[in-house]
Amino acid sequence: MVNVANAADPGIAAANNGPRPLQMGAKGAYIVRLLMVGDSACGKTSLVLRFDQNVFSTKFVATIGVDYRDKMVKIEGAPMRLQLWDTAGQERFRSLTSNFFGRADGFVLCYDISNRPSFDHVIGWMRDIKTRAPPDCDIVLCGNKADLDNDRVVQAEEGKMLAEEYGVQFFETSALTGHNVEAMFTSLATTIKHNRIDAFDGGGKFD
Ligand SMILES: Nc1nc2c(ncn2[C@@H]2O[C@H](COP(=O)(O)OP(=O)(O)OP(=O)(O)O)[C@@H](O)[C@H]2O)c(=O)[nH]1
Ligand SMILES: [Mg+2]
Repeated sequence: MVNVANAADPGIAAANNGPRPLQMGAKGAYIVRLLMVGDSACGKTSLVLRFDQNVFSTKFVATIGVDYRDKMVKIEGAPMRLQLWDTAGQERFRSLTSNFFGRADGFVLCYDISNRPSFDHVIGWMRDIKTRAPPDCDIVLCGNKADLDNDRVVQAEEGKMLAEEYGVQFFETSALTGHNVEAMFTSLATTIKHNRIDAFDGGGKFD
């Protein structure tokens, strides 16, 4: 059912705890704020660079604070400007980066399949998201470095089960090979479109 009051006033929807409609930007595209989170060195920046520029580097330059890029995509005909906020995983930036959680529409919560602690820490990241992010944000759990199968210490099944427990989507990706990178971002954006655009407009209005 289309809730006219909610569609007209995001504030009312937020007060009701229902999903809020996405904002439309000046250039006629919906604005989608996506946050990359997860332990340092699990590959957040690499995933963004693979998705945005189709490049990869083996060099590790830890993100300082928060980096930003945006990328225009069309999801089921809807123009969407994905604002990619790439946060630093290092502990010392935690209070800074968690300030960004409150305005997120979606999270890519990453771990490294060859690093057990990065997977164990997903619980803590999820707790931070639940505490600080809007209840209508969508989340994808992302096991990165899937190319490192010889060094794998987290099985795909474990990631899948944890994602199911949280009721979020799950992908294994490789920023190195590009495997599943676009599929993961597109899937998150598609869910956000369904929940935050189609739910208000009835969907099907895009070419
Ligand atoms: N083999 C492999 N290496 C990867 C992959 N993704 C990232 N790396 C490497 O892992 C290291 C860390 O990658 P980053 O993307 O900088 O990690 P990050 O999560 O942004 O780290 P912080 O900015 O400190 O939070 C780099 O040396 C990358 O080359 C991948 O899919 N496969
Ligand atoms: Mg980084």
